[in-house]
Amino acid sequence: MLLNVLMSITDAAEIFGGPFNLNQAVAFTFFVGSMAMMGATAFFWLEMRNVSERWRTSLLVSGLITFIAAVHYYYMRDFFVANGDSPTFFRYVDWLLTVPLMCVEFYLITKKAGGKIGTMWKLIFASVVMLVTGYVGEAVYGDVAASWFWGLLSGIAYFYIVYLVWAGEIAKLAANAGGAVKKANNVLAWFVLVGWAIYPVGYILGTTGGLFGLDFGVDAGFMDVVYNIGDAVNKIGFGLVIYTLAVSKEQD
Ligand SMILES: *C/C=C(C)/C=C/C=C(C)/C=C/C1=C(C)CCCC1(C)C
Repeated sequence: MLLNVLMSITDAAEIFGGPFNLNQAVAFTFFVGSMAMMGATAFFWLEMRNVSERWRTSLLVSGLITFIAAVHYYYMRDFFVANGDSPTFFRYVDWLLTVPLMCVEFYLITKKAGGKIGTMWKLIFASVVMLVTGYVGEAVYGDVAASWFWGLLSGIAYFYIVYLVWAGEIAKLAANAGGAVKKANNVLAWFVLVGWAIYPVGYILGTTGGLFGLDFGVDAGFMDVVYNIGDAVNKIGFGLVIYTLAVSKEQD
């Protein structure tokens, strides 16, 4: 029986192009990622009418994040299958659109407690610095010193975001708001600290020749799987925290 199951999976993989191999498995995670993001989008958008008016924009943005990712995953799978290489460019275009939208979410949930548009722009600016420097760091692939330098700049911007949501303006506003908003921010702050840390870890492991002079021998396909899991957790999980807040009975 087990053999039949394995054979049917292998057949399915062949339909995705070529005999089963590791690249097919990686391509499959792009495919599943695309579907999961689409499903999440339908969920967030359809649920908009079931939550109080105050949270509709937040759910709209949650759905935008997963929608943008769904479209990118569709293209990233194609790129990966055609080239057998990481779709780094599409990956960063996706992040450049979705991560600032996650910053908007922090603003939206703290708005009623006095959240200012300036705080939102600080978060967005830091996220753009983090991603642009990170992209440069990937583009200078092979030049270890340069990867290290740009990765470090990116890391500083990342820790500034961590600071804002854990102890800075966002944390203070969420604490003032109390109740469900405070709880939601606490969970989102963990997403930023632990969930987002998947990416710099991937960056370090994936840099051939190694950052810090170490070579982890990790190939591109492996990194894509790590990023794909990270994106599913961070984008869909993040949206579900917002959804939980939106349907919470404990409103102020
Ligand atoms: C949905 C996509 C998300 C939440 C992407 C987040 C990406 C990061 C937090 C990336 C961070 C990086 C560093 C902190 C240093 C090395 C370069 C990056 C861009 C991988």
